[in-house]
Parts: sequence; C-alpha cells; structure tokens
Amino acid sequence: MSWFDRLRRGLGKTRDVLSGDVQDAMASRTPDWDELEFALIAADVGASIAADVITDAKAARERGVSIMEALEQALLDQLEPDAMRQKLRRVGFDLDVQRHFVEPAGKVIMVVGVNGVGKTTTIAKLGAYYQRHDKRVMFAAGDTFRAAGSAQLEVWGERLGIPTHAGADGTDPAAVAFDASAARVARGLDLLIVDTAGRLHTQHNLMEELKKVKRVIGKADEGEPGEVWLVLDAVTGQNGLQQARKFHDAVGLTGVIVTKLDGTAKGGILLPIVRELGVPIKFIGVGEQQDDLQPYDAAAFVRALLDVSQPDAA
Ligand SMILES: Nc1nc2c(ncn2[C@@H]2O[C@H](COP(=O)(O)OP(=O)(O)O)[C@@H](O)[C@H]2O)c(=O)[nH]1
Ligand SMILES: [Mg+2]
Repeated sequence: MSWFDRLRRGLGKTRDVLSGDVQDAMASRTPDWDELEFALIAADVGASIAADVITDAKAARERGVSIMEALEQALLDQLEPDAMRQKLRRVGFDLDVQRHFVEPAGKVIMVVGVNGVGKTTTIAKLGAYYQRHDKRVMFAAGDTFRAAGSAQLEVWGERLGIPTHAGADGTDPAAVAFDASAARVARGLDLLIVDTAGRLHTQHNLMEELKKVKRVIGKADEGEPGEVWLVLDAVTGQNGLQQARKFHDAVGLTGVIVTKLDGTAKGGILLPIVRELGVPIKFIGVGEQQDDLQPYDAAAFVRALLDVSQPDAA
C-alpha cells in the first residue's frame, strides 16, 4: 500500500463526516455553504476557522475556481500559511513517493505529552524512521514514574537494534536524560530521542519536572535539545489544545505529532493546532503500524480528506 493510501485510509472517519456535503457541493453550481461549514465544525475544525475557510472558498468560487479547488486551497491556507512553500510542494506532488524528509534541528529530540497519547510507540517509529534515513539513533527511557514505562522502550530498542539508556523505575528522569545525553556525545551518535513521563505522583509537578529534564540535557550537551515535540492524541480533539498550550508555556515546543487520526472523525483538529498553537506539525499517526507514522504534508492531508471521488480501499 502506498503512503498516500495509508493516509487516505487513516483519515476515513473524518472524511465520512465531510464527504456527503462535499459531494453535494460538487454536484451543484451553488453549494450549500452553511452545510459545508457545519460539516467542518463536526470534524473539529473549530467554528471561527470553519467560517474563515468557507469565506475564502466562497471568494475563490466567485473568481471562477472550481468548488473542489476552492475548498482545497482554503483548507491548505489554514494548514500551511506559508504561501511559497505551498506552491513548491504542489509542484511534483507524488502520491506514491513521499519526498518530504523531517530533518531534526540539533541532535536531541525531547518528546513530551500526557499518558496514553502514544509517546513511546511514536518514539519507536521515529527511531526506525531516522535509522532508515541513515542516522545512528539512541533512545533515553525517561518515563521512570510509570511501572514498566522504561521497559517498553527498551523492548523496542532491542527489536530495532537501537541502544536504549534506561534507569530503574523511580529513578530521577532528569538523571536518565543527563546520562543518556552524555552517552550520545561520548559515542558520537547522530540522534538521541528522549521519552518522558506523562503524569507524576501527585506531589510532583509535571511541568517543573519537564523543565528540569530539558535543562539538564542542555548541561550534558550544549544547545540541546534542538527539538521538543509534543505528542497529541487526535481523539481528544479541542481538549488536547488546552494541554498543548500548557506544555508549550513550560518547555517551548518546536513541533507537534498528532497520533490516532485513524481512530477519530476529529481530524479537523489539525487546523486549530496550526493556527492557535503556531507550532509546526512534524508527523501524523494514522494507524498502529510502523508505516502509519508519516511526515506531515499539508497538501496530501487536504487531498486525502476531500478525496471523495474514490471508494475506500478495503
Ligand atoms: N490507532 C492508533 N493507535 C496508536 C497510534 N499511535 C499510538 N497508538 C497506540 O496508543 C497506545 C498508547 O501508546 P503509548 O506509546 O504507550 O503511549 P504513551 O503513554 O504516551 O507512551 C498504544 O496502544 C499505541 O499502539 C495511532 O496513530 N493510531
Ligand atoms: Mg510511554
């Protein structure tokens, strides 16, 4: 299955919410814009963004653009506000080969997010991804507050042949991150991906703990972490955005990974993430398989979402 087919399949639930109204709109010369707006809101795009999308699409339609293209462009403007990049991306758009590579800034990616969003499994997929792109990767199992939190990543590390630095359960996660960072420098590896706790015992403050983890990484390895990525579960929709702001305030996010898009009709959540958080989306998760973690491509995302002409592949 091509990556685009995986993406399409993963967005099936959200597309179902939109497809009836999109199809109706395409079938008529004058679409029912209100219905389309409601459909966008149902897909968790958010009321004010949905209104803007419809306003833009209407304006494009009045200039004579086809309904499909007007909608596509209006959504893309929200998902990738940088017009130049959009243009470049759209040239040579290829449904079989995903050319876009996510080059991390620096050598350490710190991954944060609440329990259960998919941090550890996403880290395993990221490890495999960067390995495939010839990077020598290392893991730090920093979720030491949860029983077996670090064992889970160690198992992945073993399977992938990625060295994993772990402390015993209950070890100070900052100590694990510090030692792992120093070890990466000593071994001269290309990339360290650091897992972190998503919840602490009540007497601890998660955000303070994460700030400390970030600080000590910088002590062991100057200028790092170059990336701090938040993993966000699409199923939580707009509620996830509140979390995202707290993490952003605490540790300064440089990227977002949205998981479990396959499990929800709320795929429209990507629009408010881009507009309200102002942090780029790096990867999206559209299933549990290795290849279901994909570099985020706004143009492909929009096409997969609106692609109502093709029946869903089994
Ligand atoms: N359907 C689906 N499940 C996912 C995706 N990403 C992660 N998961 C699942 O989410 C569950 C929790 O993942 P885990 O990595 O342990 O979360 P953590 O607590 O944040 O470390 C696991 O069962 C994963 O397989 C995704 O994109 N789609
Ligand atoms: Mg975990």
